[in-house]
This record gives sequence, C-alpha cells and structure tokens, in this order.
Amino acid sequence: MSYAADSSICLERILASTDLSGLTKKDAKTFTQRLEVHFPRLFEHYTYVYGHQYDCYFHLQKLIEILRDGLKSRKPALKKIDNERLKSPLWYRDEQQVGMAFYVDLMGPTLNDLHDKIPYLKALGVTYVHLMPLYDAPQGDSDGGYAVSNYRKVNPVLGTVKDLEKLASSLQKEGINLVLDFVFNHTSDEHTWAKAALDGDKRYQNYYYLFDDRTIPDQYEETLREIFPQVRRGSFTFNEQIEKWVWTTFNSFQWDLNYSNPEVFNAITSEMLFLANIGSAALRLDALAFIWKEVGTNCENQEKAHVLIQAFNCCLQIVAPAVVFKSEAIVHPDEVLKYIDKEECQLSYNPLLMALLWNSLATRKTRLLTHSLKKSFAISNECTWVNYVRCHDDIGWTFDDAVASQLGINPFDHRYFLNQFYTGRFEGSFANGVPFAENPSNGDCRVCGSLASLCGLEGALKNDDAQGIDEAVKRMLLLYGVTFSIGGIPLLYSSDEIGKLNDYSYRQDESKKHDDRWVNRIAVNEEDTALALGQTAPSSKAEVASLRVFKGLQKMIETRKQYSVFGHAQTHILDADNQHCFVFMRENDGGEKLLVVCNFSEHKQQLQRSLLATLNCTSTTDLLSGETVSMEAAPLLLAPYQQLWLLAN
Ligand code: OTU
Repeated sequence: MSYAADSSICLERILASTDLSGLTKKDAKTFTQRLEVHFPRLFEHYTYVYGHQYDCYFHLQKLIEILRDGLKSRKPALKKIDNERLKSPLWYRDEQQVGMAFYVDLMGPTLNDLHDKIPYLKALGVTYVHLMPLYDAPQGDSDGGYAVSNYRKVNPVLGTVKDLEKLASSLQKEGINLVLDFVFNHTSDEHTWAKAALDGDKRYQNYYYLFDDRTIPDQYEETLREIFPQVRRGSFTFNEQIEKWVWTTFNSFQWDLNYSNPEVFNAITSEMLFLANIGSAALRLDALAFIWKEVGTNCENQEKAHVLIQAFNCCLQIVAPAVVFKSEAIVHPDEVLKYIDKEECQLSYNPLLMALLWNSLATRKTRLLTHSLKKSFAISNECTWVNYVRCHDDIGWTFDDAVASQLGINPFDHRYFLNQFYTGRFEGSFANGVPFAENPSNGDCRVCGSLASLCGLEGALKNDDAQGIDEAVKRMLLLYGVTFSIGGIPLLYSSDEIGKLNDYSYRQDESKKHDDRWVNRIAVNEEDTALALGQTAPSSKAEVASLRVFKGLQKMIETRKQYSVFGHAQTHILDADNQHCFVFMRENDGGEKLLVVCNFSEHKQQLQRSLLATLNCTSTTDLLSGETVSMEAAPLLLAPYQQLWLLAN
C-alpha cells in the first residue's frame, strides 16, 4: 500500500480521537485543512525514522496534540502574518532584505534597551535581526548561550519572554523580522530533562545518549571529528553522578539529544513551536548536521538528520507557516546544499562564499572562488542564501578539496597557509587573527578575529600606516560588497558595520579565556552608534576609518534596495581574464542585468572590455561611483580593491 493511502487512514484515526474542542471553529478548520496538506509528508518522515518502534503511532498521535496546542497558543496577530506569508511566501528573496546578527547584551544591554537601537538598525537598512541565543543558560560558560537550560525562559540578565514578544512586535511594526536560534542538537546539563536524567529517571536518561562504559563511545569515536579539541578531547564526557559517559559533541555541559527516541522529537517540537509563537520570522537551526548518529560514520549530515528536519518543517507548516528555517551547516559544500529545499530549510548560511572571500583576500587570487561557486552557488528558486563575511564563530576553511586539487592546490597545505596568514604568522600578512581549535593530532585549525582586524586595520592603526588603513577599509567594503550583490540575504555581523577591532578582554575572564571566539564578539556601545549616526564627529584615525566603513556599507545597502536585480535573479559566475578579479552577472525576469567586477588585489588591474558584452547593452553605469562606463575597446580599469556594480542601461 502506498504511503499516501496509509497516511490518510492514520490521519482519520488520529483526528477521530483528538479533542479539538479547545480550538475556535476557525482554528479547528485551519488545523484539519493544513493536516490534510502536510500530514502525508509528516507521516512518511516520522514512520521512516520511528516506524520500527512498537509505540510509533502512540507518539505520532501525541505529536498531533502538540501541534494542536501550538496552534491554540499562536496569537491572532501572528496568524494574520501566517495568512499574508502564505500568499507571498518568498519574501526572503527580496532585494529589500538585509540582516544583522548580534548579542542582546553587547548591543542592548537588555531586550528593553534594544527598542532604542531600532533607529540605528534602520539607518543602516536592516530588515532582519538575528538575536544570538538569549535563553536561560548556565552561569559562567554557556557556549555563548548555545547551552540552553530552558527554551521558554529568557536569560534573566537580558529580560523576560514578555520583553522579547514586545520587541518582536516593535520590530515587526518597523518592517524588521526577528530571527531566533533553535538549538536542538543539545541542551545544557542544567535543562530539566538533563536534571531528571541525573536524578536517575530512566525516561529522561533516554532523552540523551548515555553509556555505561567506553565500549560504544570507542566505536563511535573511531570515525568522529573533534569539534573543540583545545578544550576537551573526544566527543563524550564521563559524568560522576550517574557514572555514565554522556555524548557531548561540543562542550562537556552540552548534552546531545537522542533523536532515535520519538519522545525527544515530540518534546523538541513543542519547544520549537514556543519559539515560533514568540513572533519569529525564521528559526536558525543550530548545529543541525549533528542530530543523527550512525556508528561507522562521522555522525554528521546523516540521511535521517535531513528526514527529521523535513518533519520539523511539516510541523511548522501546520502551526506557524510564516516561519522559515535557516540551515547552519558549516560543512563540506556538497553537504551544505543538501539542507536547502523548500521542504527542509528555505534559507542557508553560505560558508563556502564566506571562506573563499577570505581566501581570495589572502592570495589575491580568485580562481578557487570562481570554480567553487560555479559548482556550488546555484540553489532552488524557492530558497535563498544567507551570505555573510563574519559571524560569532571561527572561520573554518570548508572548501571542496576536489575543486582545489583540480586547480593544483594542495588542500592540506593551503589550509595551513590560510591559518598562518590570518593569524599573522605568514610574513607580509595584514591580518591579526587568533588560532582556534588547533588539533594536535591532525593539525586542523580555524581562525578567529573581527572583520577589521582580519582585514588589516588593527596592524595599520598600530603602525600609523595611512595606506594600510585605507587598504583595510577597502578590503572590508569589498567583502561585504560581494554579499550585498551576489544573490541572497546579506547578513551583517554586528560591530563589523563600524569596523571594530578584536576585543582581547575575554582573556581576563575565567569563563571565556579558553574560547578564543570571544575575540570577535564585540560590543557596540553608545559612542559607536552616535559616531555612525553622525551625532558626534570622529576624533581619531580609528574613528575616521570606522565611519568610512559604516558610510560605505550604508551606501551599498541603499543601492541594493533600489534595483530588483539585487533580489530574485539568476547569478552567473563568470571567468575573468585576470586572476585577481572576480566577476559575476545577475539577471532577472524583468530583463535587468548587473555585472559585478571585483579586484581582490592592492594593485590596479585591468580586464578586457569585451566582458561588458555580456550585458548586451549600449552603455552601463557603475552604481557605486555613479559613473558611466563606456563600451569602447580600451581595457576596463580597476583601482586597488575596487568593485564595480555595472547596471546595463
Ligand atoms: C554552532 O556552531 C554555533 O554557531 C556555535 O557558536 C556553537 O558553539 C555550536 O553550534 C554548538 O551549539 O561547530 O564551531 O555546522 O560548524 O554547528 C562552531 C557545524 C560549530 C558547526 C556548527 C557549530
């Protein structure tokens, strides 16, 4: 019998014994209608993962009750947004979208203070705000909030759930979407589930991966990757209280949830719906690659991880269809692509673009960028990239080794070079980064640092080197310029917009000093915003540079919003006849065409003007300088680090 037939009988039975009397008539109707559309898929996914367990249908029935309760507690204002979004679901492809991610305490410092920061966000053109995890978490080290003790409680230092809801609706009124983290691979060891497990409750012990001895952990560890080898080796932590080994992919206080238990799927769905019902437009699926474990594999990107995420997506479609998923898979480019689908994650971080922009800046060469993006940039029309330059984490060099090898680049040596370059150990490097997660066994390493410090501003200011300062600012604008124009939602990382330098104060903080990612988690204070908004005049070379960065970004964002070709359009990555230049074309259904040409070197470059023929027009304007560029035969000239946004006239 086909799945479709099975699922309709199953749905009929479930509905016959599900009490919908607590729902309004309208909600009951909406609920059953949406179930008719989405239950077949949910059923297929759920039974694929849990069908072999004797109590699968019991849990499926319970899940439907959780969805019912989720819809019941969804506020009317959010239901209205659901209906609007159902009519125009692809809002995220729009050229108007510009994101920013920040920590509440580093920007607020409380949720209520953030209301006053809305003018700042608007001045920059931000329409999407990702608040870094703000849930209740252990005191001291909580992995920057990624160890959640209670999804339904805001960290009291930052405010309350009420404050968060209030902020969500204020942002919404200003046309700004709220994005929240859905940290569902693990909870903190202080979550009530973990506490019950520690008290010996078997039911909750089954929420996690606990082992009596090293036999099974040893089997898994043969093929696992170590995520934070500097802090702790391996992926398991021995817990004295219960005398068991706990699966902890990240820190020892972050316990991996056991998704082979359908009760965990249900419980987490309930938490997810709570977050959706706060009023978020998107949920960032943290560490989604790790949620399914399979012995003999690296336990990343497993098929069932995809099936589970699709099942979560079905649940969201039924209860909160306005909400979309953003994939945070910082993995091999081929694996990144597999999460991107209308029925899985509509949005995805673009770690390949991020890493290769930095690569091009270090090498002054663009062939790895060009070849890699030719292979991996195209995604479904119904989805979009979230393009970023820096974030709260380290930079991992996640390019495809096969593409590198084809170009004669030894991937291992090249990663070594990049780490040396960005940590300033390579002679002539402009960067001031900090090494992260250096693995003594295999030489792996990643890099931390702020945009400005990695682009050379820190060193240039120290040496009072005017040309160095100028180049650093240009590098920052070049990297962001690509994210604004290549296709997708650009996501600014707060403090980049005013080019702030590394903050080394974490080294004096006991709860932070072992985690160098804190070097790029930087406060944006009142002086910074006043300077950016022109309320105070710059009084140092550093401030002059900051202001240049802010104004430069502001101008590019403004420009992006004026032309629909920056929104939903095809992207063609082109071959440039100059190894220092990166070139791509955007083209939309309305016939608008944009050619973007970037110079990744500190020297002037030239390109054959015949490149402009791809625009198929008589003249073109560089939207950044406002200058008309002629189509005549002389070569096209680019100043150091210059980019051109050439619109066909
Ligand atoms: C994420 O990152 C968060 O961004 C980190 O801040 C957290 O520490 C971590 O999850 C745990 O919650 O390994 O080095 O895609 O790159 O999920 C960062 C795989 C990480 C990982 C990513 C993870």
